[in-house]
Amino acid sequence: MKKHTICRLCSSCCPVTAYIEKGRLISAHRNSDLPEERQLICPKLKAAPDIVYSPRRLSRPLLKDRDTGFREASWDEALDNLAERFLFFKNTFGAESVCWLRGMAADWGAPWDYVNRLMNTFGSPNSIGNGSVCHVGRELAHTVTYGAMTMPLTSGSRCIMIWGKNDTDTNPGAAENILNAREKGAVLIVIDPVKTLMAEKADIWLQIKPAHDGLLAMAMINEIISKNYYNASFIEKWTTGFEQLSKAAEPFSPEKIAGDIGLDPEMIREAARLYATTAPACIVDGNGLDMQLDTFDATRSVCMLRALTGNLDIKGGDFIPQPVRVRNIQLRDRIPGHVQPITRDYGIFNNFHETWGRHVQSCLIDAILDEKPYPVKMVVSQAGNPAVTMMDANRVKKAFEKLDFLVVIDMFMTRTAHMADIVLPASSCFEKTQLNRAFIRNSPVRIQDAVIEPLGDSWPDWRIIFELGRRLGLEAEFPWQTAENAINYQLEPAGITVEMLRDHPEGIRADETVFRKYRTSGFNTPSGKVEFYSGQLSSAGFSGTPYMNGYMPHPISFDDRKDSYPLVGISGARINRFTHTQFHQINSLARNNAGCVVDIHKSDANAYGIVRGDMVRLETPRGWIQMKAEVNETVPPGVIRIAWGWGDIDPECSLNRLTDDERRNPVTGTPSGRTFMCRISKIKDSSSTTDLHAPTISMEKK
Ligand SMILES: Nc1nc2c(c(=O)[nH]1)N[C@H]1C(S)=C(S)[C@@H](COP(=O)(O)OP(=O)(O)OC[C@H]3O[C@@H](n4cnc5c(=O)[nH]c(N)nc54)[C@H](O)[C@@H]3O)O[C@H]1N2
Ligand SMILES: Nc1nc2c(c(=O)[nH]1)N[C@H]1C(S)=C(S)[C@@H](COP(=O)(O)OP(=O)(O)OC[C@H]3O[C@@H](n4cnc5c(=O)[nH]c(N)nc54)[C@H](O)[C@@H]3O)O[C@H]1N2
Ligand code: SF4
Ligand SMILES: [Mo]
Repeated sequence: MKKHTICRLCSSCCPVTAYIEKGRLISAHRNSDLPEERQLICPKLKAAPDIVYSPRRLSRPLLKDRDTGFREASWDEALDNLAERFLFFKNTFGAESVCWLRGMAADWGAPWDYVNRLMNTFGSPNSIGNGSVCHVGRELAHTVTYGAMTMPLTSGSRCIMIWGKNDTDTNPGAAENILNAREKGAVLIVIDPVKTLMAEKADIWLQIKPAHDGLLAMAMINEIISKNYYNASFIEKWTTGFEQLSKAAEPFSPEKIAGDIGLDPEMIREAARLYATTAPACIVDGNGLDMQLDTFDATRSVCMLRALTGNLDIKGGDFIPQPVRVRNIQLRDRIPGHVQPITRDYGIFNNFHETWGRHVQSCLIDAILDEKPYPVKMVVSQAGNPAVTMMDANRVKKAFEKLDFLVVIDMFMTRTAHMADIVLPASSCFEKTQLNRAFIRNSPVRIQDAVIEPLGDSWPDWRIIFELGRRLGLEAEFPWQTAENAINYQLEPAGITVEMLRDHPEGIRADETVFRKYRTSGFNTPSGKVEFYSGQLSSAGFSGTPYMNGYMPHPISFDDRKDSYPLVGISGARINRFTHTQFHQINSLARNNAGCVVDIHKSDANAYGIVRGDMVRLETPRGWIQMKAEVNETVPPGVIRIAWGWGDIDPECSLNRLTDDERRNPVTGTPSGRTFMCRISKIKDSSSTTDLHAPTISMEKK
């Protein structure tokens, strides 16, 4: 039997067709219009049955007894215990001492609404997402500039500028569209310190010095303005602050900054010219811009390029999405006015969106360890592995050890779950029905539909949240017994039901696509125009136009200590077999731990006497890890790329033991998980290294 759903094994949310036999998932295929031989393969999806039926899946709630360790428990016992703890901490320290922390897999916008509703009605403003390191900071930069985060319409584009995004490995459907447009003759510009597949295919590849994108964007703005490549009529009618932007860009001529960012000024000029004079053009921005200390102004200056050239909301340009009219069910107004979230220092980021909520996850660690602005005593970690994925992992570990109570909701026994007092087994994405954020953000809306029953005694996240809500006395707020009831309630304003969505697996269009919507409704900013200068930011004490007061000093962590830490370390590729710390224990994907390496340029390898396969030690002021070396020309000299995501199976390969969480972007609270100064030394010859050490904990179930 064939069933349609959306894959959530990573955040790309691909529509897929699942094949089911006797209630078992046999295989799943990504929907694509291309003939099979031209489709990019997603190994994770291919391995979906191995993941879903892994013997390592958690299937019963686990409670930790101080002396004897974990024991299995019934859902009733686990949830009663959990509700009791919620109420205990509320009565003893205030509801805000309880924090809910979401990870990548918790989905935004839809099931995440349930958590926000639960926490808001319980009385804690602290449901915290990880958007400060993922794309939500970027979404803020887009939103303050032109009211919403745009979507690049690569299919109809004549010029595609890929800026810190590697769709080939992270979003195969999007990569196929780019490759197709390229074949049809679109100009391709890639800005990436790493030689990606797209970089190899590009007309211009700007191998930028990591973390210096803001300088490059300002140099391009400088070039576009000084050569009059900009779209004067669009600017005159639909933007404010062009004067301020022109002034801010003056000091950033390509000649002046090229040396600082490792590029040739002529290439910067040519990239600016091509982008600004080939229409329509779009910019595919990605996580290479996020997770950087200077993320906000860097991303914002990239946004300005879209507006300067008038490429906003046109076919083949950067589309302003048409969100599906869903009901806002978060009940934010239930939080008493005097209760501030732990992220209170990031007011603009907290409040820029009706439903996004709060995302500066680092504030949680401050609240636990430093008790600032007040102590957090209990954390529920849902669909994330923060012990490994948050910056400065040693500090995160200390914080979780200090907590009075930790609850983890996951499918697997992760490093974070090992530290928990209660572990609740979650159903996988193929076992639950939910509204998917990618498909309410823009029409058409699609349903992520359960294709098999929950495995073992696992529960879908929505059911855990609803049942917990009822145990907290919130029956009126959580009246729903099924996911369908809750989704229908949320979808009511759009006039769409789950039944209708099941009848239309291709999605239901709530509105016809309209381009240049600003002509009738303006932009969703305070002035109704694109804001090259933001009064809102300026009043809050930030630069009204990017870099109006100069460039951020030391945008790379530990840059002030480069005498002892001379190499730029960057966070490694998101290999298409894994999602962050997930699936390294699935044999068909682990492939003998291939990819757990540090890439070093051959000239640096020579200088350090390192050959391929040597075991090397990497250090920063925060900690050390070790890995095997891979010698190549993927990264430029002076830069090393350190494999990402291996910390769950081996802490000695945990990249975030190296990263810093002390310095953060002032607007989005983003620490640099991506770029930091470090040092390397050889510890073992290639002749004596075997594969990555075996996982140091065995998580096989009895
Ligand atoms: N240095 C460095 N740090 C980074 C990054 C980096 O590239 N470098 N990337 C950053 C980014 S962009 C992100 S988004 C974060 C990701 O950070 P996390 O979200 O912590 O990362 P994952 O390892 O994907 O953890 C997801 C967990 O959810 C579980 N899970 C999967 N599906 C479900 C489900 O349906 N329900 C529940 N309850 N659990 C489920 C998985 O088993 C897994 O343990 O890491 C960030 N940290
Ligand atoms: N296979 C797989 N797919 C995933 C995930 C996964 O873990 N594995 N995670 C999902 C999640 S949560 C996210 S957020 C997305 C992210 O997906 P992407 O946005 O594609 O993010 P990355 O692949 O981390 O990085 C993108 C590119 O930025 C480059 N880069 C690094 N530093 C810099 C810099 O300083 N400047 C510039 N211009 N570029 C730089 C990197 O070399 C890389 O090629 O992927 C999602 N999809
Ligand atoms: S890229 Fe692969 S794992 Fe990610 S959603 Fe798409 S099919 Fe699933
Ligand atoms: Mo992410």
